Amino acid sequence: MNSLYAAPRQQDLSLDEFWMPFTANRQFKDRPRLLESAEGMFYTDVEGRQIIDGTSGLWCCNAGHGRQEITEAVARQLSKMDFAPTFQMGHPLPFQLAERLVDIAPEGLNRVFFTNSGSESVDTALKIALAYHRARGEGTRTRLIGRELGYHGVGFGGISVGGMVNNRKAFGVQLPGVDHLPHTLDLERNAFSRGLPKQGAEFADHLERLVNLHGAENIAAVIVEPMSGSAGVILPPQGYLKRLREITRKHGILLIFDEVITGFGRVGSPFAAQRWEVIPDIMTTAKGLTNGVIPMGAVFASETIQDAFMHGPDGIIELFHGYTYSGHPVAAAAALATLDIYARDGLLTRIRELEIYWQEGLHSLKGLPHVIDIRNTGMVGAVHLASRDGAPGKRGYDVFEACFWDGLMVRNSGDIIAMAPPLIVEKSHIDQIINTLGDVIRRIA
Ligand code: PXG
Repeated sequence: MNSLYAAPRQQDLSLDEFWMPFTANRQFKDRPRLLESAEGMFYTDVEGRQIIDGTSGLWCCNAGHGRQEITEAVARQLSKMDFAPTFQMGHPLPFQLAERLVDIAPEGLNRVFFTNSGSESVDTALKIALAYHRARGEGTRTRLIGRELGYHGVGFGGISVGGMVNNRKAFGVQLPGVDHLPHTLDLERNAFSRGLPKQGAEFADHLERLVNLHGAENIAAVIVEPMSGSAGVILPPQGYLKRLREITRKHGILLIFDEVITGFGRVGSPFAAQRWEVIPDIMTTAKGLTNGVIPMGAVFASETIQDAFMHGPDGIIELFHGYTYSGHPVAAAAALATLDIYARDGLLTRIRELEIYWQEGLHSLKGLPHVIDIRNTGMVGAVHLASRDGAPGKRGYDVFEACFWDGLMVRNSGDIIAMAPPLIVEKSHIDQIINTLGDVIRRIA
């Protein structure tokens, strides 16, 4: 297939030394896809070709690329104070940022712990959950429950509760005492649903079975993505998240929403918890927090949770956890500037005006060869392709690659093509994305 396209110009780059993350290194290095600049909805590659960003980078550049206000805030902060500790020391920015974040957070989630990534946010949330129960004298609550096909980053905690097998199987023994709920992908009943599928709230009832098996007094928390992004846009069936909330509440189990992807406007509210009206006890975020410009994550918890730690002898550190860069001044400056843009341009709810246009565009691809499902919510969409015999993932990869050379950046998770354009997207961009993807599927799939 490569011969269909001109080979990229030879770069004066050695490609050997950089061990690339989540990449087929040898395949990539045979024919690299190298981006060089970015502005608004578009990347430009080293050959000068424009590529429309169908994935907000890696689901993080929600306000589009090259936002001057963020660049300036970062530059200003760098020249004012490059770094300051937040262990037994502080500076105003993370306090300001936490206050601003609480303003847009789901009700009651009014305490914020800073991290540097989604993976760190997840480990932080799991540790807070465990320590919270212990602080309240319920130290037997140590079990954690994730979900099949869940993605919670790549730390040992995250892969233990995560449910994407390739992210787990090479890495030996993981956290003990972890169970998984069933995933909610149900093509038989729900294929080609527009928005949240109707069938499947009862998948949440599996939690009752785990409670019966282990005893609620041994279970600390359930962690789920309100919508699974990485595994290929797997949506919560209508009523499913509410049911999870009811069951967790009934048994004193904490509910953690991993909103690393769904946070910051992706599904039409600041957070999915608000759009889908289910408020967790703890919420993890990263990515869109700084528009992807500087690494940063934030974990939100309720005051009740934090209060459980706020006793003990004078001067005791209440939670033995944190990162050198928790609340980093430059990252915090980037986040504050990002929140300004989100507020000024109404980006955290903007896609409500466009989601039906996006939905109809996506669903116009129904009937193309090998398309077995199309899923959408907010400014997220997936086209699920049937696998080729004996070659799972190959069709998805070929579509991803051909899209790139045709000027569209998508992600493939196996044979699922996932998209999440920046929230500044216009109808003409949506048309371009849908037309390019449709052409590629007709030609390649
Ligand atoms: N939780 C969720 C729900 C995520 O989607 C992480 C945690 C980990 O975040 P960090 O910042 O540690 O990578 C993620 C990350 C993709 C893709 O295209 C998704 C992610 C990262 C890279 C690619 O599916 N999600």
